[in-house]
Amino acid sequence: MIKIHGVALSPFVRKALLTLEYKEVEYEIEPVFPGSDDPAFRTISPLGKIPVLEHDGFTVPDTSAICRYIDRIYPDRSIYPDDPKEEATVLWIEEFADTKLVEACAGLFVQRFLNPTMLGQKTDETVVANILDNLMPAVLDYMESITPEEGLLVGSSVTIADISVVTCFIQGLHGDFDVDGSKYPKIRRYLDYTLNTDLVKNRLAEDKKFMSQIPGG
Ligand SMILES: N[C@@H](CCC(=O)N[C@@H](CS)C(=O)NCC(=O)O)C(=O)O
Repeated sequence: MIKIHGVALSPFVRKALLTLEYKEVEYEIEPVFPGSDDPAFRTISPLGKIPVLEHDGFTVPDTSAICRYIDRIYPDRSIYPDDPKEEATVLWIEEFADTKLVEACAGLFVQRFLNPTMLGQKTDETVVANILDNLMPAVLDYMESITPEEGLLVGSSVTIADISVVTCFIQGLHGDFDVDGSKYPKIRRYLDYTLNTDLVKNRLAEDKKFMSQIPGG
C-alpha cells in the first residue's frame, strides 16, 4: 500500500493525492506537518518538506519525483504524454505551478486561513496586497496565455500539468481567492470545467471536511 507522509491541505500533498485518486490507487496518509523536526521524518525528507511517498520500504520526497514514480508503477491513465513536445510542455507547466502559481495561491491561504486559524497569527494585509497587486496578476497573465479555449491544458487527457495547476487554484480558493472571468476568461472556463469533475469535487469535499474541524476554520 502506498503511504503519503503529510497533511492533505498542503497543495503539494494534494497534488500527490489527486494523482493517486485519478489512477484509482488506494493509499493511506501518515500525518506530518511541514517543517517537522521529527528525526525519522527528516531522514526521509532531508529538506523537511511534505509530501514523502513510501511504498514497499522505498521512500522518495518531492512531488515531481513522487508523481512520476506513481505513473511508472501504475501506468494506466498515464499523466505524462508520449509525444516529446507535449511531455516537455506539461513538465514546464508543472514547474511553473510548483513555483510561481503556488507562491501566489498558497501565500493567500497562509495569510487568510492558516495564520488566523491554526497558527494564532493575524493576517498580514501588506503581504496580501502585494500578492494581489503584483504577484497574482503576473502569474494569471501567463496562465491565461497558455490556457486553451476548450478542454485540458495539454492534449486530450489529464496530465501532470492539470493536476499541478488545479491544486494551486484550490489553495487559492481556501485563501478566499477566485479568478475573475472578466479579466481571465480562459482560466475561468478551465476552472469551471476542472473543478466540477468528480475527481476534484471529491478532493474539495475532503478539504472542506478537514477545514471545518479546525476551530475558526
Ligand atoms: N518541491 C516540493 C515542495 C514541497 C513543499 O514546499 N511543501 C511545503 C508544504 S506545502 C513544506 O513542506 N514546507 C515546509 C518547509 O519548507 O519547511 C514538492 O514538490 O513536493
